[in-house]
Parts: sequence; C-alpha cells; structure tokens
Amino acid sequence: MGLIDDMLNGSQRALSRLITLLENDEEVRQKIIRIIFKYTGNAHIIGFTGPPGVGKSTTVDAVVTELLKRGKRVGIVAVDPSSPFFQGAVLGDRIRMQSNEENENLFIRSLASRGKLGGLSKVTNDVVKLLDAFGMDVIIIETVGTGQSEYEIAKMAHTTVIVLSPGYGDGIQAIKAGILETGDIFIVNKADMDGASKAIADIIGTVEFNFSSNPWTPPVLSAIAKKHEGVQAIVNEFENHYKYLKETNLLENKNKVRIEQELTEHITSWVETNVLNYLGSSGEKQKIIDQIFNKEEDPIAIIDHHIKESMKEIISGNFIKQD
Ligand SMILES: Nc1nc2c(ncn2[C@@H]2O[C@H](COP(=O)(O)OP(=O)(O)OP(=O)(O)O)[C@@H](O)[C@H]2O)c(=O)[nH]1
Ligand SMILES: [Mg+2]
Repeated sequence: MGLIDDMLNGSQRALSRLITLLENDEEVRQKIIRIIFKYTGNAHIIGFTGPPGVGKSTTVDAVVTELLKRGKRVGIVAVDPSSPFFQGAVLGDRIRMQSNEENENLFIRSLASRGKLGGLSKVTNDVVKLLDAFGMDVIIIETVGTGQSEYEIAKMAHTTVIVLSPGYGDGIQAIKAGILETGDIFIVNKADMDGASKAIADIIGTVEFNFSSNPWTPPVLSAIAKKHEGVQAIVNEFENHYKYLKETNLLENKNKVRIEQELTEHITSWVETNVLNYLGSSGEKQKIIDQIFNKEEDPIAIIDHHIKESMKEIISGNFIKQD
C-alpha cells in the first residue's frame, strides 16, 4: 500500500486513486480504513445542504476562496444523488478557473449514488476520512437536502449549514423535516433578489422559535454568493461554531455518535452477511421457506430459532465469512 504513504506525504494523485479503489472494492476499502484511521480526527467537517438551486455550490465556491485566503487546506465532497458528476464538475471547474492552476491546498471530489457499493453515506464517510488523513483543515460536504441519505450525511458533519434563498419563500418546508433542527448556521443566499429581506425575517423567526431553548442559537446570515458578498461573516461563523463545539465537549460527542453509527452499520452488515450465508450454504434457508410455505411452522418462531442457531454456528467458528 505504497499509495497510502504517498497520500500521507501529500500526493493528490494518490488520494484520488485511493478514493476510486475504496469505492469499488470492499476488501481494499477495509485495508485502507484500517491503516488511515489513526491519522484522522483533525478536520472540521462542514455539511452544506438545502433545496435544489438555492446556490449551495456557488456559496461553497465563494467560501472556499475565503478559506484558502485564511491559509486553510480544504477538501470538498459534492454529493449529487440525482445527476452524476454534473454539479460537482461545474463547481470544480469554477474553482480551478479562479485559481488558474492546480491548488495543492484544495481537493474536490464529486460522488453520485449510482453504482456505489454500500450506499452513498458510507462512501461519503470514507472519502471524508481520507481527506482528513490527507491533512485537510476543513472538509465541506455539499448535498441537496431532500432525502434520507442526505439527512444521514448531514449527521456526519460537525457543523451543518442550511442554505436557502428568497425564491424559496417556503424553503423551510422544502427541506426535509428533521433537517431544520440539524442546522447550526443558516444562509439566505441571493440577497440581491426581490423578497430577500422578508425571507430573512421569516427564517430568523423560524430559527428563533425552533432553537429558543438551545445554547447555540444558529446565526442567520444573508449572502450574495455570486458576488462573494457576505462570505467573510460565514467563515467567521464556521470558526465560532467550531470553537463552541470544542469548548462544550460537543465535538467529542459528535465524533462518538459518528463512530456509533459506523459500528451499527458494520454490525448489521456483518450479522446479515454471515447469517444469510450460513442459512444458504447449509441448505437451511430452503427448508425454512418450504416449512413456512406448507404452513408447518409459524414464520416468526422459525426464523427466530434459525437466527439463534446460525449465530451459535458462526460464533463457534465453524462458519465465518467476511464481507
Ligand atoms: N441572483 C443570484 N443568483 C445566484 C446567487 N448565487 C447563485 N446564484 C445562481 O443560482 C443558480 C444555482 O446555483 P448553484 O450554486 O448551482 O445552486 P445549488 O444549490 O448548488 O444547486 P443544486 O446543486 O443543483 O441543488 C445559478 O444560476 C447561480 O448563478 C446569488 O447570490 N444571487
Ligand atoms: Mg450544487
């Protein structure tokens, strides 16, 4: 795994290769994660979410310029479940055009849901880990806030930024219920459009109502991302929120919640794989199907019984299968 050494020594090519390898092969993925995990835990992970078209990518683009100015190394994961690679590529091109050369402090990767082993949130989590091990100070994850996987991805972030715009007067309704509460910073982008001040007032009202008993009241900031206006205030709030998380031990809690989530996923898939494999290869599965079909056994009882029996076999070491 010389690639990992190259990545840890700062090679973006190696980083890129590792992401591709990890996306496509579970065994390689496990090898990579085992080696890199001890280099992770230093990055500030920021999730950007919000309804389609509000200007998330444009805002990320402007924010990244400011972060680079402040000397930060930045990784971006653009998660686009609907249109593979399109937005991410647009975002990437825009930033590259700006800096006009490969920037060693910036790395962008877009991910689409199609064809991803183990789901988008797992891949996103892995890519974040690689970027963290690579030494990024800030990692930004951009998702459209409309579905379950995006909600899971929002939970990975230390700081969740919700972007809205006046065009979405009912933007709060447009984002999935439950995501609102995860918001740590709200941005009302397109402040140059009609109805901007009303939208801002509405969102301030909603946020104050929802977070009245919360020790951190999310700031509501207006921005014109297209003109890079309001960006310094946004980056200042990233820093404020990160400081707040560290001072209150919430950062530690969030990191532990992430570990718990991974643990749960790993256990679920381990048990599923092993039990199904055991039942399949021992021929028990077909018997169970026939017994239920012939109404010889109550389906709940027989399945319960066989799960326990399979686990005994698996634990005794007679039968074990990875991935
Ligand atoms: N008027 C105005 N338009 C903006 C502003 N920021 C972005 N836009 C425009 O809004 C459109 C959508 O911008 P994106 O940054 O692609 O929005 P997005 O939320 O990332 O979109 P999806 O990833 O497709 O959900 C583009 O045409 C931008 O030029 C702004 O501050 N003012
Ligand atoms: Mg976008």
